[in-house]
Amino acid sequence: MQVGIAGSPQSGKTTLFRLLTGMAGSHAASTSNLGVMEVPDERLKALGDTYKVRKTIYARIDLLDIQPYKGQEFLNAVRNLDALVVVIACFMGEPGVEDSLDFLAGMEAEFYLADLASVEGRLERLRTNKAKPVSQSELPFLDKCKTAIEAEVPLRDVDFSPHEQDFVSNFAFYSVKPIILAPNIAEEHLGAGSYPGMEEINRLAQERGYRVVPFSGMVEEEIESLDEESRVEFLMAYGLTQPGTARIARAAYDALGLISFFTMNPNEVRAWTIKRGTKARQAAGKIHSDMERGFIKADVVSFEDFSRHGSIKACRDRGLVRLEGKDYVVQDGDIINVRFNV
Ligand SMILES: Nc1nc2c(ncn2[C@@H]2O[C@H](COP(=O)(O)OP(=O)(O)O)[C@@H](O)[C@H]2O)c(=O)[nH]1
Ligand SMILES: [Mg+2]
Repeated sequence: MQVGIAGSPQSGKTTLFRLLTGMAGSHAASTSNLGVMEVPDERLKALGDTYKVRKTIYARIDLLDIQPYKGQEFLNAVRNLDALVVVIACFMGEPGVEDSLDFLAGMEAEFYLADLASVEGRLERLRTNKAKPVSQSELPFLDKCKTAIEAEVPLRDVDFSPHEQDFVSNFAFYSVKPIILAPNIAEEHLGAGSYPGMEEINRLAQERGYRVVPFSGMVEEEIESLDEESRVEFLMAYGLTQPGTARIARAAYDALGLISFFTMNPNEVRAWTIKRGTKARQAAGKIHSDMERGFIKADVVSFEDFSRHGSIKACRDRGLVRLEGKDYVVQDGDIINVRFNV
């Protein structure tokens, strides 16, 4: 899974990239920066604090700071990404907002054109017998895509059957990628309840189904340099409980349809990433292939139960630690101990 940061020049993409990855010196203007971001999780932190473990290992996602911002070069950079964070330069006032929204509109238009070209290319090959339809449902599927794109409905908003969804994965469509808008706002607007462009951004997001998560590049760079305690104080002064960047990472993770389950041992608590709907045996395979192969059962307690009763032991005493089999569908926040034998 890889998320990209896109936006108009000077909107704060590289600043956001640095904040999310902790990678200093990612300044290069000519190449796209690639890094890894941690996905903050209050639940995992609470688990780690309760058991005073040495290490808390958060989920991680690949992140790309996309340099090109239009044309084929931009499309190539975005092609294999699973979601996009689009930075909006609200800290520059109305002109910045306008630039950024122009970028967004241009990007959406390029996505439609590229998707339309993919669909029409395929239709043409079928029409001229250069290729055979995968099945008799391929033509109706292609027509459905074409109709949507021509009406400027992004493919992510089209109701595809599971069968059609398989077709979708065979194309490198652009308009299926989830988008999160990240207004980069000035310090004076942080915690103020409004910022330049807010209404327009929210209206647009509502229309398109985009999430909006504001942050302040400059303020958050200041926060970076503080110790944990001062950081909390600093945020509270703005009426915030966590930095915008933390919420952006979280929003991207959610937009990808990813959830976490947790494991713990005396040394560490750790989040593991799975797709929603993953069953216990496959989930165990994320930890180790032996656990998948030799899977017997899993002890599972939900984070909510843990949080309510304060410890795993308290949950066990109340019968809240469930013994689940291989086909159990793992839920977000499950605390899991895999029993296996190889
Ligand atoms: N005042 C202000 N400046 C910012 C903020 N975020 C980024 N900048 C500045 O804007 C410039 C462009 O930022 P950068 O992250 O390199 O933008 P990019 O071109 O989108 O990668 C840099 O000089 C940043 O210091 C912000 O929130 N407030
Ligand atoms: Mg940059």
